[in-house]
Amino acid sequence: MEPVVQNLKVNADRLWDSLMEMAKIGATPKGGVCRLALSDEDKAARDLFVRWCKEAGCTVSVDAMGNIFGRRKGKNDKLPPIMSGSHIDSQPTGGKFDGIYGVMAGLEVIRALNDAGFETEAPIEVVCWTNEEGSRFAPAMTASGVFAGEFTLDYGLSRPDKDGKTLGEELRRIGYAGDMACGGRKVGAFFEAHIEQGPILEADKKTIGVVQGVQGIRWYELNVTGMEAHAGTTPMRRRKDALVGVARMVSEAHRIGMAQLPFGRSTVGMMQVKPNSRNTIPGHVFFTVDLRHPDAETLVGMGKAFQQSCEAIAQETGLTLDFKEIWYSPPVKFDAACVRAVENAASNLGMAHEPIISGAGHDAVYLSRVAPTAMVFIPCEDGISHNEIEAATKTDCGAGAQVLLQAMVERANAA
Ligand code: HGY
Ligand code: MN
Ligand code: MN
Repeated sequence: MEPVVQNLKVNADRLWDSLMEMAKIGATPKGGVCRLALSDEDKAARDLFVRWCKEAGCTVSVDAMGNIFGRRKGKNDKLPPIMSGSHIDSQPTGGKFDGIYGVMAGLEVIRALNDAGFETEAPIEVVCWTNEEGSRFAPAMTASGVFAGEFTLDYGLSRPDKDGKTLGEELRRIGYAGDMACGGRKVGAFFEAHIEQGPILEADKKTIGVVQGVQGIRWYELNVTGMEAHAGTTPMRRRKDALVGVARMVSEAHRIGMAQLPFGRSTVGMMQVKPNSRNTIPGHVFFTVDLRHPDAETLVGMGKAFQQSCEAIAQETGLTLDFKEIWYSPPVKFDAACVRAVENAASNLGMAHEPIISGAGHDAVYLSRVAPTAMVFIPCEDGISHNEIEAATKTDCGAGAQVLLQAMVERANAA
């Protein structure tokens, strides 16, 4: 007798154990992980994910961007797969839930279907996308971007890290340069489970965030050049101090973010000062800026205002400015039917839930270009993420995976 959908249950203990097992790979002192994209730690976590997919009876394939797909057959295996997944790579001082929770929740859906001997109409795939964070190789979400046709394969593979190693070289080095084409195949729907990474769900005492969409993101790289000179002999008025100019630009970036409360965001995350010597006036500074807003027009305005400020500061201080926008991810609205599937699942399961816009970028942003897409959020402690102390509870992790299971089976059987 066919088990019915309502009896399908995820196993929160098994999901938690898998998360804690993964957390040992690249573990950092304060309880987080450092698993930079295509590092040895990323490879080790990938190898474990592949092993678990095979143990769950999946066929495993790897594409040219190193995206890994674990596939569970459906009754009608010709139908496009209902996919779920996220990323395994982390920030340098990342947490043990960002990304990996979505990959493990997707795997738990498959494990739960196996437990119940439940065969879905359409096949189910769990996926790990390469280089979501954009920390080692910019931009973020590179491989899901190539899969969705936002970036060419050449662009994706040629992304350099700060030592000049390319994403393609590192894929080959760790043995994940797959021979399957990246993208160009139909996806029935994509669902991504993720921690919220912000404070809203916890503050509102909600278990599930029904994600409506993702805010827009613009990334900039600035090179500011002045004149190296002696710290002791160079009179203050004769200096072309690149770092003094950049200090004003950084406070401008902050002002522009603050001028757009409550949704605007601005962050200067990376900076390299040359020659970085305490008694030489800095002749060159490289730094990055990350601007965000849910409204596309407002985000354009923020970018323009920031560029004008930087040009004026460079002019006033006799510095040379090279200002580049290197990435734009437009605001995204998710597919109404998929969002409803998440909402229905949360309601039917009696879980406290609310609509939410994602402040963070996710692979779902690019998947939404090629497939009906939605996300399931769960709270994280104090809304902290991209920090080793990032934390979520076993109960919430299980709840998010249960909603994911119901929403995916609904779509897989609607097919
Ligand atoms: O930057 C982001 O929003 C994501 O964590 N990559
Ligand atoms: Mn993430
Ligand atoms: Mn992240």
